Amino acid sequence: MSPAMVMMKSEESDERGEIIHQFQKGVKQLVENGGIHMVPQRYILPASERPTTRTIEEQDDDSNVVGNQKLELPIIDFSELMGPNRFQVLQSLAHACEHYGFFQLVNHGISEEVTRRMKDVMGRFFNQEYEERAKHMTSDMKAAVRYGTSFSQNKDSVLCWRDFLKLLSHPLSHYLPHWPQSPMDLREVAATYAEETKNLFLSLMEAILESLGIKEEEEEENNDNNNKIMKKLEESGSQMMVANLYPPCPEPDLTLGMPPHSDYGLLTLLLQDEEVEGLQIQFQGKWLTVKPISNAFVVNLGDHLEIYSNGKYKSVLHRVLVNAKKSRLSVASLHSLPFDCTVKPSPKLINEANPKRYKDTDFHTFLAYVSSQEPKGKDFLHSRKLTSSFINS
Ligand SMILES: O=C(O)CCC(=O)C(=O)O
Repeated sequence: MSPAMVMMKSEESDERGEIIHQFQKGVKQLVENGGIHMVPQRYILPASERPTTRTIEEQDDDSNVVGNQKLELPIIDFSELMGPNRFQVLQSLAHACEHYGFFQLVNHGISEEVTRRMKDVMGRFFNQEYEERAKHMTSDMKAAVRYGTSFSQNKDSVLCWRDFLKLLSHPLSHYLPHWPQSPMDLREVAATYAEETKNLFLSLMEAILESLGIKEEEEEENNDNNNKIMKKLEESGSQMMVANLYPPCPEPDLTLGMPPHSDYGLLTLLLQDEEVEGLQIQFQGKWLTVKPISNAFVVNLGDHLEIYSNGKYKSVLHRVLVNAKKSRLSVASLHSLPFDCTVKPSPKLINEANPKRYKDTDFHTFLAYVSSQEPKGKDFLHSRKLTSSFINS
């Protein structure tokens, strides 16, 4: 095929005559339009960054073995945390946050009806015609609604096998009027989900602060306004919901749904696809598959919690594998401090033996960072560290 023909196949013009590359329309469009049998070059990772030489179907139960020990990834029972066994559960929570940066949360009190409807409506959003979805396509990272593809669409040298819908969600009354009106029930279903996950996040954060030895009443006594983190989270904490779609991929060993990354905020509550595995977390240098548990949330610690805890708790590096046969859908709810707030290590966790390890940071610094380079692993967090001696910790 001549270069001109290749150009015609991979590019077209929009109404304004601007060139749109086929890949920018997303993976779903690529798969459905092309009926492709091979992964296009733009999605192929260098050999050293490819996920595995085995497909997910071929991986056996031994994939979560570290040393010669089969690892049980941490599970926290929320109803126990809120009951008479709180003290013991707080210890398990602290262990999970310190050593894994991750846990699965069961018995969390959000009904199966609410989570099922959320996954269902997001699935229907992605199933609409491209033109309907594309109404929300923008490269403005501050937009209330953003439909897009890959990880960092305009910057990724290798694209990821993922389409997404991002909805800013707090304060709800401010953002709701901007959310998609199609499917018709999206606003109602996603608003209920946003409110319920926000409340769950607040209860979890309270427990996490308690596990760090930080209690809000003590902070209030100190009368230090900057420290009243729970108050800030309740009143104006940021929340963004992200629905991720990973269409079937003809050569899943060559690409990833999401590259290794840690999340930006304090905590992410993730609803996994219960039928299709894909999420992996890094533990002791090895990638471990997070097996879906029915009606559980996967809770990831983000960079802000690592900074706030002055390094005691770690944000978790995770990635997503894709699948040869099945489409996979997940919904993440990312929570943090208000966008205009500075995040810094809690003064309660700084002392002579454990000096301040991170620079103060804010959302604008993060945006400037991700706009200037391709985000990789925990690079942003490392850029906030005060001494290079911690870079590999
Ligand atoms: O799809 C998943 O399981 C993980 C999604 C994820 O890592 C994210 O939204 O940051």
